[in-house]
Amino acid sequence: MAKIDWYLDFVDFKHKPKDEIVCLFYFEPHKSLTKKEAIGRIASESSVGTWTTLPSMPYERIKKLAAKAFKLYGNFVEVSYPLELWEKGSIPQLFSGIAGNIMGMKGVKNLRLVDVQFPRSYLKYFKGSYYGRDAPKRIFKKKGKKKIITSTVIKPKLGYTSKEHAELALEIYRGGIDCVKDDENLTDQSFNRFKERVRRVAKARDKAEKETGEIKDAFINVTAPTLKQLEERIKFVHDHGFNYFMIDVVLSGFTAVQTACELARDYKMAIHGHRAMHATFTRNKKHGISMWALAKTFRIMGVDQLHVGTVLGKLEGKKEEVLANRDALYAKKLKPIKGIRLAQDFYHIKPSLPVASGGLHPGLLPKLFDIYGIDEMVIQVGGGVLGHPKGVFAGARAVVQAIEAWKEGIKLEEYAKSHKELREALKKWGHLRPV
Ligand code: CAP
Ligand code: MG
Repeated sequence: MAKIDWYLDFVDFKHKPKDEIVCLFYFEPHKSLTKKEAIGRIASESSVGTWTTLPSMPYERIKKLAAKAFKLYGNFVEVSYPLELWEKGSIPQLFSGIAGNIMGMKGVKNLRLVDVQFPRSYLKYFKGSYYGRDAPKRIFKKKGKKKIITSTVIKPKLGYTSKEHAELALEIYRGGIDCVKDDENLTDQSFNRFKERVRRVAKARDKAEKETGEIKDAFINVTAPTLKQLEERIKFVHDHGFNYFMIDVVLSGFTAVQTACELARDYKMAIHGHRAMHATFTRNKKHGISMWALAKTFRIMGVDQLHVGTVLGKLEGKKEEVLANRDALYAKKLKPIKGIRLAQDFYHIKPSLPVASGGLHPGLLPKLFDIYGIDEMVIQVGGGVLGHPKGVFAGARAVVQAIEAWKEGIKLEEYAKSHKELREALKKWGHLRPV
C-alpha cells in the first residue's frame, strides 16, 4: 500500500546541525505512537510537513527545508531547522513554527518548547537592547560592584487618581527608591488617565530629583490596544523626559514588542518588560514554553529588563528555573544543561537585566540577592513598601536600608537596631515568604 504519511522522513539521527536553529522539546507521545513517530510529527508540523504524503510536491526541494529530529533522549528531542524557513528578524513567524500548531497536535499528549538555540546568522538580524545591563550605570550613575535598580509599583494595583498616584510616587522617590512602576493592568482608565499620569509623575520625578540629588525614573505602562496608540504612548513618555517605558510583553505580543524595541532604540530608551499571562504556558513543566526560552527571545528582541521571578516571593518559580531565566537574560555565553537548555553564544546581543518582583519586602532582599548572585539587577517591591506600618516613605527607606545592610554584609536584624524603618518592616513581615 502506498505510504500515506512521511513523518519518519523528518527523523535523522545522523544529522549534524550546521548554522541552523535548534529547538529542545520535552514531549509525551500519543499512546498509539512510538517516540520516533511522535518526533517525526513535531519536526514535520513545525516546518514543512502535513499529515499525509503529497505526491505532486517537488520532494527534493522541500526536503531541504524540512526540520530534522536528530537527537532523542528520554522524553527530550532536539530538532534542527534550516535558516531559510525563517523570515529574517521576525519572532512572530519563528514561533508560528516552533510553538505553533505542534502545541495542539494529537500526536503528542504534552509538548514543551524548553529552549531555542539561535545561530549567529540568525541573531545578526536582531540588535538587542539599547541599555541592557548598563542601565544602572548609564541611567542612574550607580557605581561600585553591586548596582541594584530599585522600583516600587503603586498598590493597590488600580483605583488611585493620577494625582494620588503621583503624590505616592513623590513619597516613594523621597524615600530613596529609583523608579515608580505602573501595575501591569494600569494603562488609561477613567480614574487614572495615561497622559495625566505621565505629566504628574514627571513633575514628581523632577521635584524628587531636586530634593534628593538622586536620579529618578519610572516604568510607565504603554501597553495599548493598537500599535498606533502604543507608538503615541511611547513618544509621550519619551517627550516627558523618562528613560524607560514599561510594556506587558506577553499580552502585547511579539509584533508589538518588536515595534516597541525599535522605538526604544530610536528614542534611546530602556524597556521594562512585564510578563503578565506568561504562566498560562510557562508554568506547566510538561506543556507550553519555558520562561527561559521566552526570556532569551525577549532579550534578543531588545527588552532591557524582564520580570523572571524571585523564588522567595508570592509567585511560582523554583530556584533552578529562576536561575535559568536569569542566565537567559544576563549571560554572554551559556553551556548546555541536559533537559534544561542548549548551548548559546549571544555574540553582539547585550545582556539584559532580570527583574525580581512579587511578594518581596525588606526581610527577603539579602537572600534574594544571594540567590541571584549577580552584580546588576532590578528589584520591584510594591506591597513591601506601600504596606509598611509607618507609611510609604518609611517603606521606601526600609528597602534602601536592607540593601545597604546587604552591601555591607551586616545582618538585617543588626542593621535594624540603628535604622527604625527597617526595624518596623521586620516587625511586620520578618522573613515571611508570602504564598
Ligand atoms: C508585584 C506585582 C508584579 C508581579 C509580577 C503584582 O507586586 O506588581 O506584577 O511581581 O509577577 O502585581 O503582583 P508586589 P512576576 O511587589 O506587591 O508583590 O514578577 O513574577 O512576573
Ligand atoms: Mg503587578
